[in-house]
Amino acid sequence: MAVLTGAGISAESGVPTFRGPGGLWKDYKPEDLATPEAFARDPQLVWEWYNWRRETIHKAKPNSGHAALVRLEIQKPHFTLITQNVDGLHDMAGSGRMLKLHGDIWRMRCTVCGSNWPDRRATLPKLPPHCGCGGLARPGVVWFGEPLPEGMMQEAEHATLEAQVLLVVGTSAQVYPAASLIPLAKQAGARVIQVNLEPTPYSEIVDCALEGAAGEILPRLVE
Ligand code: BV8
Ligand code: ZN
Repeated sequence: MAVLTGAGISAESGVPTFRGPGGLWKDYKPEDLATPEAFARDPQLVWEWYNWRRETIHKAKPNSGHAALVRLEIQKPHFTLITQNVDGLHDMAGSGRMLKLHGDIWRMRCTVCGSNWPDRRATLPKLPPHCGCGGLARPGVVWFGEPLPEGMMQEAEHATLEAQVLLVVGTSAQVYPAASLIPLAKQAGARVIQVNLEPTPYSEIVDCALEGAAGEILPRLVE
């Protein structure tokens, strides 16, 4: 079994989604700030945005949707959680076998020497943060226009091709290559179940489109 999650599974934990209503991020569009160009142009602004997101996410706790996926992982001998989220709530909930396609907001990477490290402080004392080598640090996430971590997509495709069932939760299925896992699962003959507040571009091809909140539907689905 494989599960693909997006920002929608964290919405009930108080973490704003990217494209839904209550949308975003202190009046910035993610596509404008979550890019290497924006960071090169104005690292201070991008870091203010990420600092605000870190503060927001730090207050959030995993919800019943995250918890249901942990129970599912325990029940299923073959299970892979593939997440687009960078908030770390699946980790906090106790998920184990997880692929973080877009990185982790609680990790940093040096733009000079390339070293990377965890930093879980909700608010950073100094913006922008720097590496021990003095180089400018960046969030340990994948920005638009950047490739996913080496081998990550291959691992996600492998897990998807092995799965009899792909459960897709809380994603608008607009960001690639993550969204391509949905048609890939269908082509491989898997049954695809979608749990989302609103229809997505793949609502027509999934086997079962459950419209509603992940925090309500997932616990019932898992039982
Ligand atoms: C790459 C990390 C190549 C940063 C993120 C034109 C066409 C197709 C593709 C492209 C194109 N132009 C550019 C591209 C490629 C681009 C892309 O897909 N753009 C999109 C916008 C069209 N992709 C990339 O750039 C990727 N890289 O392609 O590299 C390459 C290869 C080699 C060498 C060089 C380059 C990188 C993409 C990763 C970008 N990083 N995040 C950060 O977070 O700070 S993406 C960002 O969007 C988040 O990770 C987020 O997870 C992701 C997807 O969004 P969703 O998770 O789906 O969230 P969203 O708000 O959209 O939807 C939430 C859904 O939940 C809604 O439907 C809502 O109804 C629902 N919901 C709400 N509440 C609930 C709920 N459901 C259930 N219960 C609820 N309670
Ligand atoms: Zn460094």
